[in-house]
Amino acid sequence: MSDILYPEIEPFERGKLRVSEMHELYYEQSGNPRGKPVVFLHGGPGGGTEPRHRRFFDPSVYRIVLFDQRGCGKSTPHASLVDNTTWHLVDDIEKLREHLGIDRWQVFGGSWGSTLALAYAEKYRHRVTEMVLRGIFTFAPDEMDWFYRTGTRVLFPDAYDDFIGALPKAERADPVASYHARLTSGDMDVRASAARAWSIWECRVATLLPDDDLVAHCDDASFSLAFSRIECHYFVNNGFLETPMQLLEQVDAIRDVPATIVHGRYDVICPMRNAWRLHRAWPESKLVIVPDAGHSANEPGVSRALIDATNAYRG
Ligand code: STX
Repeated sequence: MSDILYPEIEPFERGKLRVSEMHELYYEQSGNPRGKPVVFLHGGPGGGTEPRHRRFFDPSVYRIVLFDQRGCGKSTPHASLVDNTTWHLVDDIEKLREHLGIDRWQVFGGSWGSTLALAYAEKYRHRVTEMVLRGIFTFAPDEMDWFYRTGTRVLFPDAYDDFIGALPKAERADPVASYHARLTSGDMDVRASAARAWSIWECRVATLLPDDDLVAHCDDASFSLAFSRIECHYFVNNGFLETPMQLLEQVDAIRDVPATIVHGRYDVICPMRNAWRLHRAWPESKLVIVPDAGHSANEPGVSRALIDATNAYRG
């Protein structure tokens, strides 16, 4: 891994940006302060950023902006679902861009980060220089059904039994709705155990080969609470989209943006079909299929392809 990603770096600035009466976002900048701006959109929603996310970009060239979306990572209040929708996050990206005095920037996002990147670019096309998207997730109804009910379980029946086994038998037909009730329960112990089971399901299936460190990360009480509550809140609300296929239908608005799509062939959270559909709707995009990878950004083939993409856009 360490020979694939750029070296570890420390931010030259860390800050907090108030985006509503309630919400304050953590952000940081690293790399070259006078460099080419890029904004990193993390996954989940609710996954937060990590120091490793700085390392997909040449630090001598890029001014690297990371931020934690509403309610997760170091943003506050932690795990809050109030005023937490796709469109709040899209407008937060604009607030952060203006706050930092950046005119246009590259948008880099994986998984839910790819969803948010599409939503942002389709609304603010003129602010985007290039896009690097990984593990495509567009919130189409069959994507949700695949992961929580019909698809992933075929390959990971052991992990799926643990996931639905945390629910009473009568509540297993619609696990997302049942988890939603538990994750918003007034009983904090009910919330916490549902949060862990929800998060561990996703992390166990995120890589081609098991990754114990990732599973341990998802088992963390603070991480899992924000990740599960925010994801589930977005999922029961269908991503707050106006129509189920909105992000694909509106792709014409961004077809002239230089874009690279990276997808692991054996991604079972967001199957390759998602990337294929996006690429078919956006034939100008470059699609890189990584033959030996799952969903995570941290498997070698995916990390390599992402760095190749950001290097190609260095200018
Ligand atoms: N959610 C997938 C997602 O956006 C649909 C995501 N972000 N991080 C992850 O998944 C892992 C923690 C499972 C790698």
